[in-house]
Amino acid sequence: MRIDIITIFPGIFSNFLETSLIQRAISEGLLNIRVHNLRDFTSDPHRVVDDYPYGGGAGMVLKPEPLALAIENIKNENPVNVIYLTPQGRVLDQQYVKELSKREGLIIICGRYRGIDERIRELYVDEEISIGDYLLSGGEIPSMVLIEAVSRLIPGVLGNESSIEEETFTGYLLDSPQYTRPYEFKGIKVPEVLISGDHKEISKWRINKARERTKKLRPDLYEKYLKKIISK
Ligand code: 4G3
Repeated sequence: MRIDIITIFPGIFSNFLETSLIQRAISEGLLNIRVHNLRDFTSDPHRVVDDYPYGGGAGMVLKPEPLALAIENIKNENPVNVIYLTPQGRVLDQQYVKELSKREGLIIICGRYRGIDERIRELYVDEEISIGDYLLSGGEIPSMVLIEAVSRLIPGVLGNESSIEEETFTGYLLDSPQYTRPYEFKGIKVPEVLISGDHKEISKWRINKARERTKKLRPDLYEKYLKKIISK
C-alpha cells in the first residue's frame, strides 16, 4: 500500500516511520509511505500555508492553493482516495480499519489550526475520518493512528497471530487476559489452563474470557459481536 501524507510538520513522522512494525513493512515492500511538506507547494517567498478565516474568529485556516497543488501532484503518482482527518469525520473502528487496509493506497491530509478551506473538502476530499470524539491541534497524530492501525492488517506485516484474532472476530471482542513470567506474582498465580499445554482448551478459555470481558466492559461492542456471529 502506498500512503502519501500532506502536513506542515513533516518532522513529526520521522520517529514514527522508524518504529519496528512500520519499518519492517516498508523494507519488505508492503508499505510505501511518502511525507510531503505542504510548504513545498507554496509559490510565495514566505511559503505561507495558512490565513485568517473569512468572517473572523480565532485560529487560522489552511489556504486552498498549496493543498490543491499538493493533492494534484500526488494523485498523478498515487491515484487513490483523499482522506481528511477531522473531528467531523466518520469515527474509526476496527471494521473501518479492515476496509481501509484493502486499499491500493491512501492520500492523507493533516489539518492544523481551524482546519482547511471548505473548497478543498468539496473538490478533493473523498473520505473524512475521525479517530474519536475529541479535539487535537492537528491531524498528524490521528494520521499516525490510522496508518498504524491499517498497517498491521496488511497481509504479511504482522506475524501469524491471526488464529485467535479470527476466533475472537477481529474488532468485535476485547482481548483475553495475558500473563508472562513469573508463574506467581504477589500471591497471584497464572491460570492453570495456560500452562496445561492443551491448545484447544487454551483457545476455548481465551474466547470465553474475551466474551466475558467485552460483555462487562463494552456492552455496545458485545451487541455488535452477537449480531455478527448470528449473521455468519
Ligand atoms: C480539522 C482530527 C482538523 C478541523 C483532527 C481540527 C482531532 C481529530 C483539525 C479541525 C484534529 C480526530 C485538527 N483533532 N478526532 N485536529 O480525529 O477543527
